[in-house]
Amino acid sequence: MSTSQASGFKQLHVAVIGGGIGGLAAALSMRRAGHRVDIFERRGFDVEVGASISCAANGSVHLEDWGIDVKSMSPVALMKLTMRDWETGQIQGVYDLSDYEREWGRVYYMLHRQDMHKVLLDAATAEDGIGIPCQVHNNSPCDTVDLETNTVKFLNGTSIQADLIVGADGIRIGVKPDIKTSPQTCYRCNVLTEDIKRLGLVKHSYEPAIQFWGGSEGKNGRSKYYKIVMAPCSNGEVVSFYCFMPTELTNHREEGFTFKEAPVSDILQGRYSDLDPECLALLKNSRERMPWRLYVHQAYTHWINKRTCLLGDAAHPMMPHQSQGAVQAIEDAGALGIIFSAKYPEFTRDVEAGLRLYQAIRKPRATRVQEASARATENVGERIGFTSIQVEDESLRPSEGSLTVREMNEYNMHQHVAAEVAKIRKARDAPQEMAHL
Ligand SMILES: Cc1cc2nc3c(=O)[nH]c(=O)nc-3n(C[C@H](O)[C@H](O)[C@H](O)COP(=O)(O)OP(=O)(O)OC[C@H]3O[C@@H](n4cnc5c(N)ncnc54)[C@H](O)[C@@H]3O)c2cc1C
Ligand SMILES: *[C@@H]1O[C@H](CO)[C@@H](O)[C@H](O)[C@H]1NC(C)=O
Ligand SMILES: CC(=O)N[C@H]1CO[C@H](CO)[C@@H](O)[C@@H]1O
Repeated sequence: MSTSQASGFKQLHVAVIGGGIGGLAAALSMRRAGHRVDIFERRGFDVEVGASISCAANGSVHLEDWGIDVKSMSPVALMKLTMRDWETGQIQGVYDLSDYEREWGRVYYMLHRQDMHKVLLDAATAEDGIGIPCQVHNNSPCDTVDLETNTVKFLNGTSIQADLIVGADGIRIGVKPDIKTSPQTCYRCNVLTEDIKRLGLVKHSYEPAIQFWGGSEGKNGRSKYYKIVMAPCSNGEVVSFYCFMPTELTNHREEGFTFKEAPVSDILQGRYSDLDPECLALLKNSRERMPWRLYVHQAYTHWINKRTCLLGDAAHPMMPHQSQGAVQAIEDAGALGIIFSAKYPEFTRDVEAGLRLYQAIRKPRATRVQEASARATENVGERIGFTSIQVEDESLRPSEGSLTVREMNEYNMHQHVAAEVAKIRKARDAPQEMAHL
């Protein structure tokens, strides 16, 4: 075999476990890098529910890299983030996004999870487009992964082997999770813009903004865990709400997303009776109300083991308070596609080395976001964006070293990977150079 063949690009067979946003993004990214990809999803996709997901500039960078037009995801372009007083709705702080596009080259988008999921699924499986279309296998719950033989075993007893296994199965598995019950629980619900207009409830809801009520230690001992996050999505046709409250008010126990609708009375408990009446009226007209049980997760010690890696929520589950869950999963997927591309063929021949680089590139940044999400649970002023504005109320001031829009958006992953690869190649070639002396 000639040297060029031995060191050239090798097509990998990639098995992706989990067909959520992270799994589909990884599949698409690896397909475009030239690999053969199978996606195994435990369910069908017909049960998909969801609400707004935000996609900051550095998420759309990767979507564009993969040939996706974010406009096809029925986005809403955000113009501001607004902090409001729980009781009165009075504005406590605004982070203006009107310069965001000029500054960062891209809009801050709000998407509906279903729209995002569908566009990624179509792009991953399309006959046309770069690379081999990914194969999707629904109703394929994975049971275990054998790290020695790189084999995925399914609950039905069969198994398949792959060169690279990506565990993108969300919050429940992977590493033995070190978690504790969050003091805060969430209900998601949606209100149709059509209903808002019909009922004349337009005071807060027409704005292309993420709006927050509460989220910091309140008057009269109201807990900081009371918080509303409201955002438009689906071309502005749907306004989605995340309604947070202290966990002791709720009785659902299972972590993650459930598909059982909750009555509005489950949300309107405790200090919800003091909530800004305009906001309360919207919640009373909500639909698709689903409990979302949250846990606080500690960063894992590792995301990789031999030729298997974790990605998305499976690697860095986080509280939702930075709206970065989807973007961080997309960044993970972006990193895999860059590292295992023809530009760095050595990693397609040494998957373990490629995954070590993946972890080195992704873990520090995702962990920082994970930690900032935990801090924003305690204080809405720690939310990316609000960390850059002046607020009067001292309890809303962020801590030293808080996460900023600049840090998130100035990052350039292509450059980061190139710099790390240069170091790896230098270390690898150094002994040989010495030998020539
Ligand atoms: C139904 C649903 C609704 C959501 N709604 C919202 C929302 O409204 N707002 C928000 O901010 N975030 C929401 N999220 C979370 C958000 O999508 C994720 O935080 C983020 O996109 C990262 O996604 P992920 O692919 O890592 O994980 P997930 O989106 O959780 O996807 C994991 C996938 O793996 C599958 N899976 C799990 N176990 C196995 C197994 N053993 N074998 C095979 N497949 C398996 C799951 O069925 C799921 O499709 C939702 C997630 C889900 C699954
Ligand atoms: C078991 O599940 C796998 C993964 O979905 C599938 O490819 C295979 O055909 C199934 N086998 C049987 C016998 O059902
Ligand atoms: C990964 C990546 O492309 N990062 C980009 C994030 O956004 C800034 C500002 O637009 C760019 O300079 C980076 O290249």
